Amino acid sequence: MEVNGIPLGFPVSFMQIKEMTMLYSCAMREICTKLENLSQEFELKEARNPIQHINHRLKKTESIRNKMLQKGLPLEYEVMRDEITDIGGIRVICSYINDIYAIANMLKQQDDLLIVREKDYISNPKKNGYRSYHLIVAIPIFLSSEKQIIPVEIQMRTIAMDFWASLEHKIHYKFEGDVPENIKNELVECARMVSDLDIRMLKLNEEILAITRERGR
Ligand code: 0O2
Repeated sequence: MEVNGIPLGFPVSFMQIKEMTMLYSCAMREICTKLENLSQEFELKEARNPIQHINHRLKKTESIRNKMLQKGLPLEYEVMRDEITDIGGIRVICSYINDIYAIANMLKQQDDLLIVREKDYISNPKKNGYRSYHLIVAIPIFLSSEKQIIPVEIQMRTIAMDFWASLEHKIHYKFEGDVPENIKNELVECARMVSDLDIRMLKLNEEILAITRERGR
């Protein structure tokens, strides 16, 4: 059976795939609407919108399969549905680090969202330099005769973090995981520079805001 044109590699009925695609699409749509609502409110009431852009994706079947194998999970539909929490993924790109935590707190206060897991790779970057804030939420999807609770992973990053992560992702795939040592070291160094840049840009913005407030008095 195929999702996104790639065989899943384990037995799943056509209806299960269709249902899965529908449920995760509904869940991503609901969360995207929440984020777009926040964005619209910022546009109306605030001096600037902390949300630069939002995109979403349904996890590639190859990625689902690899993740299940890496975790030593049996390749079964029910296991995939219960254990893989990033089949539906949303990425929110923000200008500054503090925007990320502000948006995360706003989502955490929405009482129809269940917070499943929070991973702060900004405070605790991965060894390779990866920085991003991940919030796994579960949202109820109301169907004609039942309610399903569907998980969605929301990744929040700055523009600079996103630039780094997309290059690292490309490199990782290009070398099929076997990245030469010098490139790995260079990526760690770039991640340090990105972190430095994010902190400096945040401070700069805060200084500008303070001056603007001072002059406005
Ligand atoms: P793709 O192509 O985005 O689907 P868990 O989900 O908690 O059971 P996992 O996978 O370690 O375990 O969770 P984590 O660390 O939150 O990673 C989930 C996703 O975050 C990844 O999905 C990537 O999108 C992103 N990510 C995590 N670590 C890295 C990294 O080192 N570099 C980059 N570029 N992205 C990362 P997938 O399945 O890896 O890929």
